Amino acid sequence: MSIKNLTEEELEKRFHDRIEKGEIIEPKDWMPERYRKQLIRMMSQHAHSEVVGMLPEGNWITRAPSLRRKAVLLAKVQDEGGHGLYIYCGTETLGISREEMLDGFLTGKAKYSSIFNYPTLNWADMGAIGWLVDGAAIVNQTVLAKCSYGPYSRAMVRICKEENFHHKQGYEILATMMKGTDAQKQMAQDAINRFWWPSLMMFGPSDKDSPNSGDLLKWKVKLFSNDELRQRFIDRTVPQAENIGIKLPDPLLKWNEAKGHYDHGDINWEEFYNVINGRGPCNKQRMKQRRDAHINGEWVRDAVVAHEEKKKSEKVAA
Ligand code: FAQ
Repeated sequence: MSIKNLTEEELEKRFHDRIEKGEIIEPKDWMPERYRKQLIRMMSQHAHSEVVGMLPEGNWITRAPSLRRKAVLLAKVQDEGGHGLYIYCGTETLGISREEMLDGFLTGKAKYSSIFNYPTLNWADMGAIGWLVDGAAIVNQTVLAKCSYGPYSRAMVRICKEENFHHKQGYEILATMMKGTDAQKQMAQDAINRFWWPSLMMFGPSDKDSPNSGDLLKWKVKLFSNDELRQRFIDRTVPQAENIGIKLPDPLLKWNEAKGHYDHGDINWEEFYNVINGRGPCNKQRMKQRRDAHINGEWVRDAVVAHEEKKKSEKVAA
């Protein structure tokens, strides 16, 4: 039977059956309005995060300690911009324009990841971002690569490959510093002391306080809950820290044999909500930088449109 003859209820049931069977939903397939809206919210916020995420590291490109480190950091920051573009393109397939998404972001209606509202104070912070922030992103995104929406899952496959390089370069920066002078070791430790807890907050509020998880898990956009992914990240990261002699700043971190996981201390959720509601250490600065970039980039957008129109009129004339 053609889906044209199905009622809304039947369409919804058919959609859920497809999700249950693990089928991938593509842009032209029927989908509930709420699925489309949730994906637009989550994917556009993800894209904004990648773009804002260029700022804390971009800040260190001119001050990298060697030409090799500078070239690597430059490539990494460029990759993050590319990730933003793939995800914006993927989100456009849901029927929202780039302009609408940017408007949501620049007017402060849409969020971006809390982690990018923390300052990068020294070179070791580049190591901390690569190791912890990209490490957390990989744990989250490797699972998203199997999510129910085709364009998002495919973007994640490519992005995760690149994030793996980023993760390794961050870990290598810290491993090198931990073999250096006492001052270098202290710098590395200080960076981890500042970035550990905010990295855990990247996974979102605890499950009981996560209003969107119910829908997203039901529709297999999320395959694991916020707390499950956070725990996966902790379990994976503790042995890596031990391996290079860095201490994670949580006195309650302890292997729990019965659970097969590390126990950990409480997250400061007040700090998390302050940051996601615009009151973090760098929120104002980050938004100003992005708004300025948007205004200063107007001539580039105009030039691209003018070029396209010229090409079109030449085609018509030919
Ligand atoms: N920051 O109901 P939930 C990267 C908001 S990319 C800010 O649990 P959900 C690469 C949430 O939006 C990092 N806001 O929400 C890189 C919601 O608010 P809303 C970005 C947060 O969607 C590396 C409210 O709290 N990754 O790092 C955060 O089910 C290095 C309630 O929360 C992604 O975006 C937060 N941490 O779960 C780049 C991955 N957590 O919208 C440069 C895709 C929650 O209702 C350098 N996204 N909120 O107003 C996700 O997996 C999910 O959206 C979560 C949040 C897990 C982030």
